[in-house]
Amino acid sequence: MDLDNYLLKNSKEDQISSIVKSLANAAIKISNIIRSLKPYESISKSDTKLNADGDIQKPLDIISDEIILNFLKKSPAAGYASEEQEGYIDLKNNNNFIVFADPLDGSSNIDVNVSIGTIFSIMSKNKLPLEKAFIQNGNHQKSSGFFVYGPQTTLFITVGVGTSLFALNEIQGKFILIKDNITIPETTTEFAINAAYRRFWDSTTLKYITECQNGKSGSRKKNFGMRWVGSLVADASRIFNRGGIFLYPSDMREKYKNGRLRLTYEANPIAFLVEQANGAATNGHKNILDLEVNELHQRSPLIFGSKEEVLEYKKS
Ligand code: AHM
Ligand code: MG
Repeated sequence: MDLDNYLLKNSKEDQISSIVKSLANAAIKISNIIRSLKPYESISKSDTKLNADGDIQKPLDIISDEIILNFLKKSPAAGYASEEQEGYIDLKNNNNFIVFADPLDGSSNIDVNVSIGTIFSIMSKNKLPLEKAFIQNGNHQKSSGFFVYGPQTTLFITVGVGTSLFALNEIQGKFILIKDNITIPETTTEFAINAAYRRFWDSTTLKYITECQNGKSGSRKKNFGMRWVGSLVADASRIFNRGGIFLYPSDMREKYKNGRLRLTYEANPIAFLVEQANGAATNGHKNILDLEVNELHQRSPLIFGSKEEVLEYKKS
């Protein structure tokens, strides 16, 4: 089944289907650009360059943002908020749905040929003015998903009836369903965290990770393995496929005292997909989807994945 037919079957709103199709077309374009670059030609924000003709080459994250916006302009979306822009963009229509996106997640991996991706969330406007619509909590999402530009270009998506995985058939230019009703295994022996920040962790994170590391001889009585890609989309992709727990907690660094990831562009869309796949997503105290949004670019701790481990973290 391709994405169009999946949406026809599962999405109750034509406007949502149409927005998802636009985002899928944007992702195909971004994927093609990434794949057509010469090795190591890709550039991230820190590194704006001149090309051979002396033109300024835009960083890939900015190009991705522009591509998404251009596709959304032709869709029924009423507004667009992006991690790459300060405020939201009013698309000047009276339609019902707004879009959030992290156009190219995995900033530290853009230049090094490691999986990166696009994360999105679609919310109902609920008849609110845009400035209020954009700060609704994650429970108002109608669809969310992320594309991974990796060995394959894939899409994890929910329209509120389970989480499904698609892969891009490059010849047909279509996303084809690979797996429906994804279930994140409730138990796992794999955790994902940037362990270099150990000295900044709070007592909960320190206790939880130490007990995982103590393995069979510790209180958990089983051995754990660790993975950290450094692209949320890639770590999430692994967890949806075989389980695991991902942790980007708050820590003692001033900049990251509320975590590093963005609530609206990253944590909410991932949490919606995770809950639809029988997993759990928390900031350590509350479910991500229940968190109040005070401003568009708000950061949040994000711990998600296999239910049993998320619970264990909260108990630590
Ligand atoms: P980005 O949106 O600028 O790419 O930042 C988010 C990324 C996530 O993809 C990843 O999980 C995390 O930041 C990596 O952070 P760190 O480099 O601190 O390990
Ligand atoms: Mg990101």
